[in-house]
Amino acid sequence: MGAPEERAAAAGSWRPAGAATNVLALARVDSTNDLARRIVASWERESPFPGLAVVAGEQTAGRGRLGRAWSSPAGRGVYLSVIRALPSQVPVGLSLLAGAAVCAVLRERCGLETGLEWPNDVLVGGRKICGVLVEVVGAGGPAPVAIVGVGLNVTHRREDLPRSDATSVLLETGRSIAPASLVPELMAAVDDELLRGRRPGYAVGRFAELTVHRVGEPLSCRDGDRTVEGLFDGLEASGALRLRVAGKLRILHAGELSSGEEETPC
Ligand code: BT5
Repeated sequence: MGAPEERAAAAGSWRPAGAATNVLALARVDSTNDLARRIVASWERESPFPGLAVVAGEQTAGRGRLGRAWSSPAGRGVYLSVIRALPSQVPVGLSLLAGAAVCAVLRERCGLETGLEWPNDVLVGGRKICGVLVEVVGAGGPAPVAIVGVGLNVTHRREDLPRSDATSVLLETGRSIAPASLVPELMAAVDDELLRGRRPGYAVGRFAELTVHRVGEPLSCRDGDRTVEGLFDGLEASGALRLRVAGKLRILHAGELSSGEEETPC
């Protein structure tokens, strides 16, 4: 590792100070979402789930969606899972709410203009700075619990990132911020958004404010072997993606978006 201030930012930086609820801070873990799942699985459901977050300085098996890996080098990122009891009617768009929370913190703390790309990416200048992985345990039952996983690139240098279209707070601002110093604000922002997200229509409205795509923009959405190309038309009330394909509306529940500009729009 390079400069002394980089070493200082990395050393012990997994310990957040002043977080509002219980925080389990570990130097290293397989995946904060997996540990959160193990904790939730061992919970006696007679009592309400206590507010808890898991944060680690490094993940050895950080996860994205669909079994993809999340690169989680030691001391460089925020690897955080906020575990929260949900109302039995699970709010719509939890990933959008978590992404909006990250956008708010990056704007207020780092002065970064960020945007959301459906369904779960936070981008700066078209590059991915953060991914969120929200998992709900006990959906459909009386006491569902959300595990809100946030992977935020903070002091990553170019060589620490797995893709050329990824970025970090350091690369965007030139500032080396200790990742753990962002954790209390991230937790508070996640709680704010989860609370507001109980209002019908809130998450979809928030997404409309923060989306990096404009209505009518050509996009393609790949879900496994299937790719749908069309014009972006915002989101359904359920949080699903709307694409206009040959004048007809297609509703997509999952997938990866990419710009469809080089394709002939359908
Ligand atoms: C995500 O998945 O973007 C969700 C990532 C969530 C990570 C957090 S860290 C705390 C918590 N514990 C976990 O184990 N996970 C959560 P997805 O949309 O599937 O994106 C994964 C893809 O992003 C990969 O296939 C890579 O191409 C790319 N990628 C991997 N690591 C990255 C990074 N650090 N920065 C930017 N892109 C990355």
